[in-house]
Amino acid sequence: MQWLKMKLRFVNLILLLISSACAQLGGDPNGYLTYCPCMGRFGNQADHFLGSLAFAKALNRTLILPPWVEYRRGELRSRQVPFNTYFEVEPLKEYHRVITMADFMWHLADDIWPESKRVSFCYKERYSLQQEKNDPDKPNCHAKDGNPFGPFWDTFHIDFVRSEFYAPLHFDVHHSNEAAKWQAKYPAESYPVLAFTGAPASFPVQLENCKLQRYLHWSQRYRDASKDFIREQLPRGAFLGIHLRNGIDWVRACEHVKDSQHLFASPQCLGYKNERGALYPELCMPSKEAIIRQLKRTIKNVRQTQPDNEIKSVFVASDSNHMIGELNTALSRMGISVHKLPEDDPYLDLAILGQSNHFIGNCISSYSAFVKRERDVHGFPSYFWGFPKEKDRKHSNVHEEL
Ligand code: GFB
Repeated sequence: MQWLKMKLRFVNLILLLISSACAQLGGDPNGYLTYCPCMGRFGNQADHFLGSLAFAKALNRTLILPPWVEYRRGELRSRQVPFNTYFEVEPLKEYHRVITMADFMWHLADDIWPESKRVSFCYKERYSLQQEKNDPDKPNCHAKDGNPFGPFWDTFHIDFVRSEFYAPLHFDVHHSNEAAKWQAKYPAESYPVLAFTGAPASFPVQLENCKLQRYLHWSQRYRDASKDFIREQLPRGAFLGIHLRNGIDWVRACEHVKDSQHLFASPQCLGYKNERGALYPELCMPSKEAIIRQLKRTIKNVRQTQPDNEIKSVFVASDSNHMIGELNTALSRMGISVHKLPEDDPYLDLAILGQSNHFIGNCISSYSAFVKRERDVHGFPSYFWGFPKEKDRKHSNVHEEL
């Protein structure tokens, strides 16, 4: 009897070692999941990333971390930037199993995802822009049609042999037993990799997934660069980070405010069910005067409430007009200097905004939302332009800090 028990324990130990070796090598018996971050720029992709991470965990599949998709002026094809250029991979593993797309494709794909098994997943048929490719008898995801779809999968020489339409399944794993349905319909043995034409996640990020931001840690390069800038370029003392989203694309986007309940990241200040109010134009595009008023008010508030840690400078991040001249003129009498990066760098801007003592962002922008979530993780205060509405603010005691 004793001998039998020992033998069983030994067998168990061997099985455990084999499964952990498999997991370490990346040979996940539960399968993999990946997608093209084909919608929007960084803020949109980051929202989608958090949802996809939660989805992969719910399905118990390893998430293959896709590169970030970037667009450069004058270039016809998107650029794919490795996930770990901006963020560390290790901290994500505290939440769930992940592997970079490069590691997966170079070390595991030949065995786990041979060319004959490369199926692209989309909700229902997607039509190609090239009419001749649309065959009514052979509906297709056309996963590589157009930019960034083609360039994205081409980065790793991925072609698909077949399309799979997953309707009516969806990605909300927080309010139903959807994960079990996915697992039943697509077992890992027959579908080693679920490769989605777009992110398996909603935009804006679902409320339940916002907290996953804590697993996104800036890479050493961005941590160093942001610390160096703050130490070397800003005066000693507290600084206020602000995001001015005011390029021409934004002007056009803000025109949709009048016909919408929500726009892009607006739930971050208005609530997912508009419980903190309806949309209004100043939330999207505050006037220069309103920006200066809010800046002065915030700086004065901090002086009164935190006299030991007064704001000494303002750091401006913007896609277009940093308003450096106007802001310096408006704030110099308060002894505040205004700064920006010498060269455009959206990621360094984000990393610096994440570390400011106070932050004012644009409620509608998903770029601002990234900063707000990161600051929430650290308990740093954030505010939004034009929120609450100026007239509401006068008539109520609503605390501006969210
Ligand atoms: O990040 P994103 O999806 O945020 O797209 P929104 C805006 C892009 O503009 C960023 C640049 O990824 C940056 O490349 N950008 C914005 C900035 N703000 C800054 C900044 O402060 N500094 C620097 N250096 N660059 C939405 C899009 O943008 O805008 C929607 O996601 C749509 O898809 C809409 O296009 C018009 O949510 O602000």
